[in-house]
Amino acid sequence: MSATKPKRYTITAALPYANGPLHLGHIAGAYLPADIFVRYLRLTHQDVVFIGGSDEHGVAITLRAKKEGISPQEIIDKYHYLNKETFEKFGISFDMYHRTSEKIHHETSQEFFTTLYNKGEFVEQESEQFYDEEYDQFLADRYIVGTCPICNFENAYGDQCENCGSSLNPTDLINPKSTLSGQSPVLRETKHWYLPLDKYQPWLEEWLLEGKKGLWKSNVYGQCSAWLKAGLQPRAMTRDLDWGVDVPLPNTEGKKLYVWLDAPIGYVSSTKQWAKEHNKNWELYWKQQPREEDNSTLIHFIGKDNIVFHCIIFPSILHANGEYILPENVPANEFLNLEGKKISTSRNWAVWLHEFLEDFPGKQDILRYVLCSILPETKDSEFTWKDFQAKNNNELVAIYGNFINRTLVLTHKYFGGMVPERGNLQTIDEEVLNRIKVLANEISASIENFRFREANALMMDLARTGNKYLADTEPWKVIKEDEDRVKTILNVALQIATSLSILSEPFLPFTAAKLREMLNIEAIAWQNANNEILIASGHQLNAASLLFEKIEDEVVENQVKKLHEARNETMHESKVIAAKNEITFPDFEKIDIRVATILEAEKVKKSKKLLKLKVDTGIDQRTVLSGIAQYYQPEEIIGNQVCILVNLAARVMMGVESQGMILMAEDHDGKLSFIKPIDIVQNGSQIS
Ligand code: B3M
Ligand code: ZN
Repeated sequence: MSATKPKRYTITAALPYANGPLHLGHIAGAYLPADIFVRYLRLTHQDVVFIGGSDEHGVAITLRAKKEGISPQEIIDKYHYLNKETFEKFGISFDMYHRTSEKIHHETSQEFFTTLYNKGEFVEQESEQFYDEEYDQFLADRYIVGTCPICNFENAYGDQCENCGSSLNPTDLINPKSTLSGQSPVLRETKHWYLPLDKYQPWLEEWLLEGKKGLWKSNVYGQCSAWLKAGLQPRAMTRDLDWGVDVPLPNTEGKKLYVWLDAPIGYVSSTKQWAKEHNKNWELYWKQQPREEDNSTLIHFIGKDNIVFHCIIFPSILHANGEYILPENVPANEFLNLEGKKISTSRNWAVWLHEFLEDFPGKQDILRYVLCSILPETKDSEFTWKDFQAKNNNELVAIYGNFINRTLVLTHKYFGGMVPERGNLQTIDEEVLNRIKVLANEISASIENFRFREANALMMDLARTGNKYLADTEPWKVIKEDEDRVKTILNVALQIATSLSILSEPFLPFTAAKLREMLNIEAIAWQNANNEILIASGHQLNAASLLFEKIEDEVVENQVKKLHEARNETMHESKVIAAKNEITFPDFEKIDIRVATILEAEKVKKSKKLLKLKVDTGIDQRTVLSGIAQYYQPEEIIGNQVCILVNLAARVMMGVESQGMILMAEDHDGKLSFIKPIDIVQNGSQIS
């Protein structure tokens, strides 16, 4: 990156809903990569603004408010301040962390809507939408769940399936249910304003499919091209809701802007607020400039579930507006799993960042380092506490910390903490200094290409190089016969340490600051990291202290325990589905349930869920399909006794006739388990 004219950058990281605390998945998805990138740009003295904030609209907020029994305003206040503080403590260095409930944001997003409206971009349309008669309201987005028509995930939302990432319309859902009453909704007529994505399709094909090929990450590009191939549909930009930004048109009471219209505009309003507070011109960071080369470079850091909104919908809005720049890149990450399972807020299977900060005070950099080493850049990845411990003990303590400690302690011991003069360089010295230059350039290239895992590993390689240099040159032995040689060795080691204080800053900002303090230096520009003389001889160092400490087994074992306990507690509290309406004994008597033995079991072709079973019911032998393939292997269930509803009308599924239904218990996880008699009983025994 050239040191000449600074380039302008507008860097955004997804605005998390202010409806809950942040967990490691959020950090690994968007915020840590964004922060590393921004810190790097700042060190190279570019003109950069790093924008974030809370997304405080949409059904995610109102549903949470309902669950906690407090108002939406109380919810957003609670989580906005918690998350803002958590980011700060973790070293995510936003220039502005704003909120979409602020006036400036409401005005900015209404202005966007009005501009598009006046340009005649929206298609106004009356249509039938789902309505909950019990609650007397339309069911937008997360107020409605059902089965995803694309991947069959059963808890897809009305606007998106979080399992496969597809963007949906509520009427696409199979078997839709209101999340308010649990009932099947009815259809009612209502009017909304649609963004004609189908009209922008040719433009998107050119700008994105042609323009970003080979430039965007393949996971991002792949998702986008799949959507474009499927063909885009118009998408409503307004909702029947009572929480959000008012639609700026007459006679639209009870209507708000769609949260995915206003949220990305939150990046713009957040920038406006920052500009106001810092006497800057926000338009330089968002609007097209008279000369194209003066345009800011816009980059959105997000998780994969937000790709469609940042790569297709928001760019279409910016394009339709006409005055704005478009994203240069959207380096979205995949998901981070935790200890073998998907992170889940509702099941409380998560490491909450604010709790980590309490449990491990002052140890943010360990988590930054470990997360960076496993960022889900191209595919899902996994965090485990064992790995956290191992990377701390074997890398941060044993390599980085050890190298710095030995270098400083020896300099204090032999030379009173003064950087010694450098004598003639031997081959080994020249080689190591050369290696530093190479690594510095490689780290830059990796960061610029959004390969943060690789960059982080190269940074540790630099420390490893220094550590090995000391091990090879053995100054603690040489001191006995050749003090001048030791001066050269420690001078070289201190150049490496100084270089490390620069090159590790994006990844380990707290450590880099401590290291600068020990070295008694100010921050140095990134471009200088490969200078041969970074720290002059005669310079006085400060006292050395340990940068990292070993983590004992007990500490991480307690974290794993905590994880399981929290989850069990949540599952325990989570509500059991309410009892159904009363029936009479004759109703019950209609049901004929028998004990049967499973004779055969096999998978059903092309079905993830179904097993085909042959059972002996005592009455006959028959074929039954059962949706248990995700929980039981065919071979493990053969020979088991189960309960079967024998007088259920036969149904054909996946081309197979199912004669009856095997009874199952379904827990809060949706996990199914057979009901079986404790003792072996005769097949055909009646359940009553
Ligand atoms: N709040 C979704 C999320 O938190 C949404 C992102 C908005 S980015 C403009 O995943
Ligand atoms: Zn899906």
